[in-house]
Amino acid sequence: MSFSKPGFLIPRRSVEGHEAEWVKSFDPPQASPPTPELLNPTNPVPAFVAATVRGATNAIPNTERIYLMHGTDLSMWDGKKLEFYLIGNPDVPAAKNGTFPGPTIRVPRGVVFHAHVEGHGQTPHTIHWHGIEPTAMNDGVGHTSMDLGEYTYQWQPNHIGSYFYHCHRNTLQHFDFGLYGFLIVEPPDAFDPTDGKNIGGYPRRTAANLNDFPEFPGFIGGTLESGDPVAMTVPYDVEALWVIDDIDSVWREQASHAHQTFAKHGNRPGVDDRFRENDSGKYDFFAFHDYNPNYFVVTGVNFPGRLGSTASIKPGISLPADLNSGVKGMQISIAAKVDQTILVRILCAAYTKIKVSFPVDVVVIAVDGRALGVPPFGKYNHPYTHPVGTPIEMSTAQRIDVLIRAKQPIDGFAQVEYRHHLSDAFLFNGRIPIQIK
Ligand SMILES: [Cu+2]
Repeated sequence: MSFSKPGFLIPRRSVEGHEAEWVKSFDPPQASPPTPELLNPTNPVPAFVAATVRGATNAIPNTERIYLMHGTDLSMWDGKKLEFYLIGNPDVPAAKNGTFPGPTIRVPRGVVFHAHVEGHGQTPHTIHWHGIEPTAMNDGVGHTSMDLGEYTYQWQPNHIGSYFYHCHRNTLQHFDFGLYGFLIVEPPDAFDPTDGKNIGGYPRRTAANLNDFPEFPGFIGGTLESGDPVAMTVPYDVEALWVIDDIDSVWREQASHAHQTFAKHGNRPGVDDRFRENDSGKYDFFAFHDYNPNYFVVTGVNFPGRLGSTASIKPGISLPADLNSGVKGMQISIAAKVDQTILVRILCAAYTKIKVSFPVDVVVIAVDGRALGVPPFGKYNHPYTHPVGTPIEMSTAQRIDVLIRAKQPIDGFAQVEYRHHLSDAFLFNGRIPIQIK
């Protein structure tokens, strides 16, 4: 097909003066449509957070409140300040002004989940619940659903596992600028205080099929159809969250004004759009086609090193309960004991390629929020041992859950190798302490 051969020229009307109908909106709407088929929310976690986190409230019953915020500078490891978009929760003091990443949302399988979401700042946003399967209206994919405004997202999680939520409007930029948080679907009884469970701590359970891995005690098989809330789950004593990310500081410096990332449409959209001086001459056009990260982070913690180097985060770093749905003790650097079951949830939030290797054999139990070998997928896959020192390759948005149970003490590191997505050039080695005593 050619635009230059008259026979193939598709006549199009000018959009001058009507850009808003055709291009991404620049300014946030003040309101958004009501949620279709609104049900009563049944998620018990916001009330648990209000009861256990100091100063926390639950302003809308059984409902998460989320603010999508624009334009906060955070200091990197070397003191450089970069612009971030942050996710806030006005019900939780520690999350009120936004955090990077956003607060981790834990939700039991099967509840009716509501998030009342407000966009704050100059740019419109959405939330996409990555890996969850909501209705189209609640899927939060920019340009196919509404931009916020404010909106109550509604969905029901059906698979226990690791997910994340992120802004899906001008995604390349907004996701890179930090508008994401981790999302964990837990067994239906995870926040049910009966049976003497420590619902604000560990052990907890996650989905797995460990019929062939007797080294992990406490695995319960059975069938999901039985209604047993812990069928096909295993308990874990220690939980670590690794959200692997990379940051191109040039993007932050050049792209702080949203207008400059859009072409101004000419008389023939797609043919004579103007890619220069599209914002009254104040900013030049900046397109997200060139990505060269120079900062590297895990779960918001900077790896303190320059491009081309190897650097470690400190031991003993964990996430406060305030940012983990009231659950105390989730780790980033791993500190555990011999013969404890350790669950590491890994999300690749980087745009470059990453390779994660461990100083110990790990068992991969779930990929992208689906537990390997657990119905209805049992026929098609199964958990497997990933040998010590060999890299697990991951790309953007992937989640991998691994279990570790060490028989001997370990004082080492997991390594995250970043390689350029186009050239495969080595970028950085980030190291995360793993200390098992
Ligand atoms: Cu956004």
